[in-house]
Amino acid sequence: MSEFVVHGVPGSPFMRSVLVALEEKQAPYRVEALAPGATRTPEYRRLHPFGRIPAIRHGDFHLYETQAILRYIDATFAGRPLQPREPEAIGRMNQVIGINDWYLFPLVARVIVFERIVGPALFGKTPDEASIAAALPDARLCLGELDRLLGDHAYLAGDDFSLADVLLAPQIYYLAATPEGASILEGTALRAWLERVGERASMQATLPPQALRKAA
Ligand SMILES: N[C@@H](CCC(=O)N[C@@H](CS)C(=O)NCC(=O)O)C(=O)O
Repeated sequence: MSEFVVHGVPGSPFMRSVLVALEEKQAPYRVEALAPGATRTPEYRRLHPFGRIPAIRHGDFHLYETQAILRYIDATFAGRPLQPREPEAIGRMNQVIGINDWYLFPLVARVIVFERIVGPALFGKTPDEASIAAALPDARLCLGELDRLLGDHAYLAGDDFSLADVLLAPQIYYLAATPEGASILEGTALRAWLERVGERASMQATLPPQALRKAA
């Protein structure tokens, strides 16, 4: 069987999504850990020209971009499908994935989670309160909209756990650990969803390293 290798910095939420998908499929894999900041080296840019994480290798096949990797895992490995078949659920899953990639990660998590958790834990940085305050309106908008779309469904795309949950849970896990995220999420269906999804074996098996967990 071809070896499946995940390259990335342990604790990265996008990398955790890939690991969660592999765990859901019970697929064997190996992590090739990079040091924080090592993603811009010429060597790593051969795997990911944009210098982001994660990237994967499966046998001779290389892939980067988390969405693409998640869909590849779902198509490659047997086990419970991670994508719905009904048109509305497919639409909702893809919409939520788009919200993460265009709004939640770049405008909210990349600022608040970095300033509150990653920067202090990995780089000894003091949080930039002005940047955090500037990201708050987008944080309320994104988390509020995800909560509205979740409604009274069990999962983000409807009744079944899907790639929408796989992508969003590691991002919202960190946001929920910041004072700003905790306050926005308090009492919401999205908070209850995070608790429920967080209990899955795949999420438990992929918890961030101790330093980031302590900071969270
Ligand atoms: N569009 C990329 C985004 C990946 C991304 O931004 N990953 C973050 C870590 S969670 C990263 O590489 N940060 C390092 C950096 O920006 O230098 C994907 O979906 O894989």
